[in-house]
Amino acid sequence: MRILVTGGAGFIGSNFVHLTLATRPDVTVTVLDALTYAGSRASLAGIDDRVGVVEGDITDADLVQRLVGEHDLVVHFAAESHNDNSLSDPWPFVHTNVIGTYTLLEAVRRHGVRYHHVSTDEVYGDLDLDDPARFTEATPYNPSSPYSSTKGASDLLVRAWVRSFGVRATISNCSNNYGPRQHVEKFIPRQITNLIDDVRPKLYGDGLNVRDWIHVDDHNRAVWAIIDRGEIGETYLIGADGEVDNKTVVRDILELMGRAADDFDHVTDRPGHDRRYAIDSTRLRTELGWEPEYPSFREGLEATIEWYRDNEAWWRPMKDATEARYAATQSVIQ
Ligand code: NAD
Ligand code: TDX
Repeated sequence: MRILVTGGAGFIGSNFVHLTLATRPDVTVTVLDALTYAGSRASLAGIDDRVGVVEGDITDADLVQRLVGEHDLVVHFAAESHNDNSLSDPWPFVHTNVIGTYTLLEAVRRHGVRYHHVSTDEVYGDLDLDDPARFTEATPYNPSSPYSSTKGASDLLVRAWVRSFGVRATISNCSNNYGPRQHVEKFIPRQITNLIDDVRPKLYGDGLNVRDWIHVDDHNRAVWAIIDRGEIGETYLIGADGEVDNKTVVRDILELMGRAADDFDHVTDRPGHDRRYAIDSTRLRTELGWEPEYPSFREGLEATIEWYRDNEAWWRPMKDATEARYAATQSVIQ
């Protein structure tokens, strides 16, 4: 099978390519990636000779039409993915997440190619801390940020292309990922690399916001389960029952890195900050037989800290520019 992986030089996409080459000898992979600030050839180190990398934009219709026609499956990870960036400049999010998905859908429609669409639980909005509910495939869309609204728009395009044009597509909406090769703008790698640099972790607002964490490899194994056994036209939620509040995550990182539990700063909150995400992944587990393999969030966190300690050459080039961007909008709350 020949697969085209968009965003294969980003966090989840590159881990997907590593996992695929390690477990699927029958698959050949082409990565289509614009190598934005979030994409890096270094994320494919060790496997670059076995992967075709095309540097290009998913909104380039001619390029996308040609590449899609040469493959049997498209797995679409490419996106602008960071909420904070979407608040300072929404346009790249509309461009890549909406127009990019449209461009891919038109190509898979023309060539009759199978398509898997990778999306987020943020399309469902947020839950109160004391709400017993979790998101399911039937939860109405209610996105909060420019990022999540453009991801929601892209999901709806996929549903329409399935129904109106018979495109063979599936959709997955996953909770917060962590693991190796995640950009240092994101919560967990930002705090780990701050501590390596002797800088205190930065917690937005009161730090009680809850995220539902899943290791990136468990996410990607679920993507493969959906490609292998999912029903065309259907949506599957991916989550590993990993609800934790941000303050607890910071305290865990501090403890695992040998620091005092209160050695962090509260900083300016994110405007419109979603309070809590929580995934009910019953459908994926019962219908497709997927289960997370990572034993616990804490063990995954420990392995992730080790990865950032061992791979400073990977993250160092992006650290200063990322912190400079944050310094322009965030300050410590005394
Ligand atoms: P990322 O920002 O680390 O990587 C995105 C990749 O897409 C980068 O390599 C970038 O160069 C590439 N890209 C961006 N614009 C492009 C364009 N116009 N054309 C071609 N390539 C382009 O993102 P990520 O965290 O790996 O997320 C991957 C996907 O998973 C996204 O669709 C995201 O919405 C979804 N998702 C992420 C999470 C999470 O916790 N990170 C959770 C659920 C779903
Ligand atoms: O320095 C920080 N301090 C902090 O308290 C940062 C960067 C974040 N936070 C908080 C905000 C969130 O409550 O931590 C939580 C996680 O933040 P992010 O890593 O920015 O993730 P989130 O906004 O939850 O979105 C992520 O999960 C869903 C991904 O970035 C999305 O791409 C995915 O769709």
